[in-house]
Amino acid sequence: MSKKFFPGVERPIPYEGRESKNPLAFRYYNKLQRVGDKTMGEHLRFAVAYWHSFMGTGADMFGGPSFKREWHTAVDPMDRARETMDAAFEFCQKLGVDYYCFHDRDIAPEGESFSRTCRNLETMVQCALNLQKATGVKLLWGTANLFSNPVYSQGAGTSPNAHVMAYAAAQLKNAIDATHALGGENYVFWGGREGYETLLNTDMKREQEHMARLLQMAVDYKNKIGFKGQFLIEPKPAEPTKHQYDFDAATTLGFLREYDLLDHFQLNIEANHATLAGHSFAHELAVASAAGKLGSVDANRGDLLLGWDTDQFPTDVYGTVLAMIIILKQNGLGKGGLNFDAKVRRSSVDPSDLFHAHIGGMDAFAQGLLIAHRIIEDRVLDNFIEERYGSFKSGIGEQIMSCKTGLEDLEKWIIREGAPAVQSGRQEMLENILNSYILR
Ligand code: XUL
Ligand code: CO
Repeated sequence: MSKKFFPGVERPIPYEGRESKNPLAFRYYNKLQRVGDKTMGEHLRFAVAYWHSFMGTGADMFGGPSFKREWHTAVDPMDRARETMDAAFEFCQKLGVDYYCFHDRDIAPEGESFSRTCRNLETMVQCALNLQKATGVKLLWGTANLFSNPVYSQGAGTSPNAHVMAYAAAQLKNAIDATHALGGENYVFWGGREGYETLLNTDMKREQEHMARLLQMAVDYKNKIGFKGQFLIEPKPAEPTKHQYDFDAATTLGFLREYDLLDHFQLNIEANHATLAGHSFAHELAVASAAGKLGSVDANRGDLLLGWDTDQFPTDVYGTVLAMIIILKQNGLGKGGLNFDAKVRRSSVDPSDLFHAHIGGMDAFAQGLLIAHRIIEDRVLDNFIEERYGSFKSGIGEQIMSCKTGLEDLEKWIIREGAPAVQSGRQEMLENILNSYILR
C-alpha cells in the first residue's frame, strides 16, 4: 500500500464510550467487549461493500458523479482498479472492520474480450490476496455482477437467449474461482435482472427452470473445486425488473424447495429489500431464521416515503434491536455477517463521510446487540410468548398437536367445554417494555 487515501484519519477508529463528542470515534462498538459468549466483533462480523463505498460516484438519475475520489483519478483502468483496492483496504483497516464484499466487476474492469476480462480479474485477485495478507482483512463474500453489461438487459440465468445464459455461466465460474482463491466465506447470488417486465414476451415457468439449472451448475462446480464457502441467495421484490423472481424470503425458499436446491443455499436478507417487498426487516429475518436459512445480512435501511432501494446506512436502533434478537436467538450468523450494502448520499462528497456512515451503522448494530442481549437474558419476551402458547403444552392443545384428535373429537369437546375466553395479546404493554430497554 503506497499512497494514503485517508491521511486525516487515525487508525483504527477508537472506542470512546457514549459520552464521547468525537465524531470519528465509536460510542457503542467496542470490538473486544464480551457480550454473552462472544466479543462484539465476533457477533457482528461487519463488512464493507466495495461497490457503494469504493466504486460509488454519487451519480443518480438526475445527475452525474458528485464525488471526486482520489482513487478514481488514474487514466489506465487497471491502475485505477489497483488504487481503488489500496483505498478499500486502507479504509477497512482504519475503520477496524475485518471483512469486505465485492462483485467481480467492482474489483476489476472489463477488457476488450471475455478472456481479457478474466485476466484482469485474476490480476486483481492477486492484488487482493497480497492486501489481505498484509492487513488481515478477509473476504466475507464475493459475487458476480450479472446485471450491468447490456448483454444482461433481459436477464442472465433467465435470459431468453441461451448464448447469454452461457455467458453468465462463464462469468459466474470466474467469480466463484476468485472468491475461492481469496478464501471467501460465502458466495452471494442476487438476481440482478432475473425477473420480467411483461408477460407478453415471457415464459415465466421456463425462466425459473433456467435459473434453477444455473444454480445447480454452480452447486456442481462448488463441489468439484472444493469451495467450502456458503452459497447465499439475496431476495429482492423489484428493481431493476418489475417482478424479480426472488421476491422475498418465503418466495425464495419455495423456489429452492421446488427445484431441490434447498440444502445448498442460505439466504442473505437485506433490510431495504424487505421493506420494498412490503415487509419489515425483522419479518424477513424471522422467515429465513424459522426455516433454518438465515445465513447473512445486508445491513442498510430504506426510506418508507420513497419507493425505491435508497440503500442508506442503518441508524434506526429500534430496527437493529429487533434484528439482533432474531440473530442472537439463532446463535449468530455462522459464516455470514453484517455487510453494509449502503451508500452515502450524493451530497456527502468527502471521503471522511464514508467513516461517519460506517461508524453510525456499526454503533447502531452494537447498541442493537447490547439491548437485544439484555432482553433475551431477562426473558421478558420469551416468557410472555411461552405463556401465550401455554394451552398447547397439555390438555386439548397437546392432544391436537400430537395428532390424537380429529374434527369430530373437537366438535364433541367444544359442545362440552363451550366457547373460549378472549385473551389479551398485550401488544402495548410489550411495546412499552421494549422501549424501556431501548431508552435506558
Ligand atoms: C442490489 C443489491 C446488491 C447485492 C449484491 O439491490 O443489494 O448490491 O447485494 O449483488
Ligand atoms: Co444487497
